Amino acid sequence: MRMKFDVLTLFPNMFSSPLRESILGKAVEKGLIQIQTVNIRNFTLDKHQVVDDAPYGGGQGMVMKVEPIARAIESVKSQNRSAWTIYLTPQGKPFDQDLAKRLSTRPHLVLLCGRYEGVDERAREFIDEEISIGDYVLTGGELAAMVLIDAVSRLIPGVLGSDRSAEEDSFFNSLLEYPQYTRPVDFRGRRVPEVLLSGNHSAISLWRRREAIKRTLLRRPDLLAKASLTDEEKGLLEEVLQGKSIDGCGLRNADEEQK
Ligand code: 4FV
Repeated sequence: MRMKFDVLTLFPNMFSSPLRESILGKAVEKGLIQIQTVNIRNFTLDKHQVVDDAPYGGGQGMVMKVEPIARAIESVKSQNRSAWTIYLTPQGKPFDQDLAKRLSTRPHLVLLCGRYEGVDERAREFIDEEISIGDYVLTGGELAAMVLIDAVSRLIPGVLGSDRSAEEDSFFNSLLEYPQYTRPVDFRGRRVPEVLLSGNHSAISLWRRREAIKRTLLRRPDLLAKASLTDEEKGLLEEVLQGKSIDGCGLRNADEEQK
């Protein structure tokens, strides 16, 4: 088993089917990854199994109590002291492909899913890293945990199937992916770019890298700023900026065309 995820949640059933389909489902079957849910409510000591309470100092909503969280984390860590604990929260560091890559090198992740207004501040002493999947507010951390499990698991060798490697991903080198086409060649008069039908692999990869640079420039220039471009890609970017074409079809704003 290459990677274990322990998910601390008040809603373990949310993890039953989404992570059992398709690629992740097969990865679990192949024993490449293991996803274990831990119900935080099982770590309460009172007969009403209370997991939340009103915030000290007043204010709206409820706060998750620290004791059940602390006991739940301690119980998981008692099986593996080196497990890395993560709290999914809007206050965490932004989740991105580089962070997914870093987390994919760890054998055991413990994911704490918040609910209500969040967790008692003292629960953070049991947390190694706080991660946010985006600047918006969810009703719970469960969906964020699923996003993380999906993005990290597909970087585990063997999860994406032998012929497919994450090297070609969007964001692999912080560039957006190039336009993809498949049959039919002609859809209502819209033809697949000739270069893709040429069989000329160097021309195809040149076209793809130029389209990736163009799309990134148009949609996410912030990514270009941090992309590690090869000299050739820098040359392509220069040409794109000067509006010169390479394959004779002239620089067109592909995205305008789509609309
Ligand atoms: C979230 C995010 C997120 C905040 C209040 C759960 C919710 C509720 N988690 N990235 N964005 N969490 O919105 O990770 O407790």
